[in-house]
Amino acid sequence: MVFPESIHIFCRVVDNFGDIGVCWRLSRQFAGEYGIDVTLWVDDLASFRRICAEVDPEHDVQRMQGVVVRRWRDRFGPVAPDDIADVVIEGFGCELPSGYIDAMARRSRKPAWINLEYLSAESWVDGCHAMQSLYPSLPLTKYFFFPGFSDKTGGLLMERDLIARRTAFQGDPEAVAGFLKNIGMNVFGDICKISLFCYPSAPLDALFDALQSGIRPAVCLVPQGVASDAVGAFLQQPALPGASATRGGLTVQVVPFLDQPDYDKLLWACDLNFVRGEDSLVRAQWAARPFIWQIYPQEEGAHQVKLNAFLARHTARMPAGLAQTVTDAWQAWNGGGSAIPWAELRPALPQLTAHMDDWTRHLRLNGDLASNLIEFVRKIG
Ligand code: TRH
Repeated sequence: MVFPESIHIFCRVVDNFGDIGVCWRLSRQFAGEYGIDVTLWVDDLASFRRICAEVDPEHDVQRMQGVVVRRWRDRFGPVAPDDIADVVIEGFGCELPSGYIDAMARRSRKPAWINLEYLSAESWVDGCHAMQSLYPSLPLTKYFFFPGFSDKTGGLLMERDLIARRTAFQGDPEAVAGFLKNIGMNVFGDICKISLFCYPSAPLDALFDALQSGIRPAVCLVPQGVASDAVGAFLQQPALPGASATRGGLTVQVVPFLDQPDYDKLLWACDLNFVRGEDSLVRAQWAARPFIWQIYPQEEGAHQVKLNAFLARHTARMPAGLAQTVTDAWQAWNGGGSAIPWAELRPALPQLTAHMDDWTRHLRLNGDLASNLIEFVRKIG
């Protein structure tokens, strides 16, 4: 019998789409690539629906893409030891229901209990990955599993066929053009394609100003609901799918908010991607195209340390001039005060694209999160 046969993943949607984005990806991967019985418990089906149109927020239990999805209500029903999976993953420190924990302790073979942590490039992660904590009052042990950027971490989420699918898509100009047309892009030719996913606090006006006066025309594709106020102000109309406006060298165009597979294609299709949070940051790296990351803002500027840690790793393998351009652009985008140095960044995009190939190959040496996690639970199980 292959261990594990079953996995339960618990996810609370705190804010935005990152938590459910990661948990849903991982669920599909365990089910699709490992044939494991996966149940995803999630408390907010409406948010989930934004990244996966199949979700029906009216149903407490539904099966999608090989995964059983269950609504996680505050009042959790009774749980027996037989209901507990071989592996129990709590996403990002969401607390498991107490009745569920009791049943875990009563199960004859204790489940591998994993707290899946947030992503950070800080060096302390290496030391904390896979650490254990004994549950105070019950015979249970919880392990902290960190995604990350070194071989001492759990690595990054990456489906087995992701790179092959991306390479095929990027090598097929007709597929790329067809996809962009399908999502509503209506300007073609020699144009710099930019996808834009950011928080409302991003300095969008400054970016739009810089792009308008750029020498090469650019199109900014913005999924619906992203920075709607600033985008609507540029468009001088509501930021709804299909809306677009051109000023100077810049066209801004709203596209639908896509499901995860199509969002990947958008990243693969663009020359430059603005991403945010955690999951789109990872996807932008696998897209192997230049990207600018807006980190999720935290209190007292804690996010700045995280941003710098990632930047240091990411630029370490770049020539000094390129590293400086990237650093300046990222700091500007994250509230550094100055405008994005578009005049320097735009001509550097081909060199940056070449760097992204190198970076992606480098990251793949750490394995992927799902297979590292399976290997880990087999070791402790
Ligand atoms: O939505 P986010 O800002 O989520 C954030 C981060 O995860 C942050 O670390 C966390 O602490 C905070 O939430 C609570 O950004 P993120 O992580 O990139 O998640 C977005 C998800 O939405 C990701 O799975 C990609 C997906 N997505 C689509 O499926 N379609 C789209 O059109 C877009 C723009 C995104």
